[in-house]
Amino acid sequence: MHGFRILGTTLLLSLVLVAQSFSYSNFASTTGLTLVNHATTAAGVLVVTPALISQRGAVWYDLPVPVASGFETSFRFRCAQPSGGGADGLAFVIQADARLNTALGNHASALGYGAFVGVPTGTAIANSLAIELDTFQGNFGGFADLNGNEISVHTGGPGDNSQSEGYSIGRVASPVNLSDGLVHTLRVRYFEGLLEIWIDAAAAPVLSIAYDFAIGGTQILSATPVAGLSLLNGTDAVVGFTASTGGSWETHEILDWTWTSFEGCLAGSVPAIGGGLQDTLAVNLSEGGLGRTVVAGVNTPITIEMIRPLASPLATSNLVLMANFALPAPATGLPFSAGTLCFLPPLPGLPSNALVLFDTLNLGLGTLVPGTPPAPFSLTFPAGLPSPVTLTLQGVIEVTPFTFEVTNGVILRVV
Ligand SMILES: [Ca+2]
Ligand SMILES: [Ca+2]
Repeated sequence: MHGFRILGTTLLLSLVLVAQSFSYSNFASTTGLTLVNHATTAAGVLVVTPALISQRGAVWYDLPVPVASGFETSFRFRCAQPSGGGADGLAFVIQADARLNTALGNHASALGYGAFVGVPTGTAIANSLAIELDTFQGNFGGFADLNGNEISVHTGGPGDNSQSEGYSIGRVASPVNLSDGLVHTLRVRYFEGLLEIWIDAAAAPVLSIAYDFAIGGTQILSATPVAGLSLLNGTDAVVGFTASTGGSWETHEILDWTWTSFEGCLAGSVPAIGGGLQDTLAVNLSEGGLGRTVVAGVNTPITIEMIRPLASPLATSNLVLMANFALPAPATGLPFSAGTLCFLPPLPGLPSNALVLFDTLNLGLGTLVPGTPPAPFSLTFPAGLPSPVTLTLQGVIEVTPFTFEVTNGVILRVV
């Protein structure tokens, strides 16, 4: 039998103090957000900067969110009312700057996250990753923007970030006009060292960048390695938007915003003997480590095991184990008090990509293993799973009769 991974009380506390997912369908209420400097709202829309000269603003989600284990976020934005061709653009920023949810950089080309030459160190947002939606072509620090309609991802590692394209770890001329006054959608996903960005409805990412919050990436114009970030608690960051105007201007508006951290549904949540949280689910005798991912070879048997916790009264609990043929999408999962399912369970009548692997409650959802197998409850996937394929596995436990909690999840990659 493999060993349990017991998570300490410190992590339990940190889970309480961070958000796993949130969603704003509009900004009629800004509860949970901090609006900095010129940022405001109008008619349920976040106005990160209004269409005025030399504005700078930021909007941050107040609670840090886990980023290290992966996340997906999406927002709709609009740049309108241009003067002088419109400027300067906005940025989606992931940061652990000392100023947290009050951080703000300079105006004009700095897009509210960078800073100009000669201003004090600490003005730019340090320890950050910024995804620029840059609407005004400039040349800062000897590195020019591609054009006045650019998507560029900047980081300076734990140090100050900069609008200089010398800090870019990946950029592209936007295939759509970012500042045409129309509503556009940006979607960002980070998982296992890959940062992917989609614009509007295109199926393929407009940018796909090798980057890891722990390891870093490469500043492309100078081919220089750049370190990752020094995250809060090693895993968390503050997320939000910055924007700016200069001698030319436009509005920079956010119409909606959703965020989902993968970590929440993947964390153990069953109380362990002595406190903390306990994993109950393992694949090939592994809980997947910090990334919660187990890689298995195609055409090899894969053993999935779920163990009843040792702590009474959970030693006789009912167990349900589900799988979904996709990465976690907890924004669609059902919330429990200790966490949210990584995906929508295969409930009757609901469209789902999920299946039940075993079910000691005999919920009648159609299982691969009968309801009362010998403990530990385990099954072996038949050889010949399609390759490559990604499944998210999620355990549920009945902590008291008819009271259920999410236990840990594991991402299984068959390659
Ligand atoms: Ca620019
Ligand atoms: Ca730029």
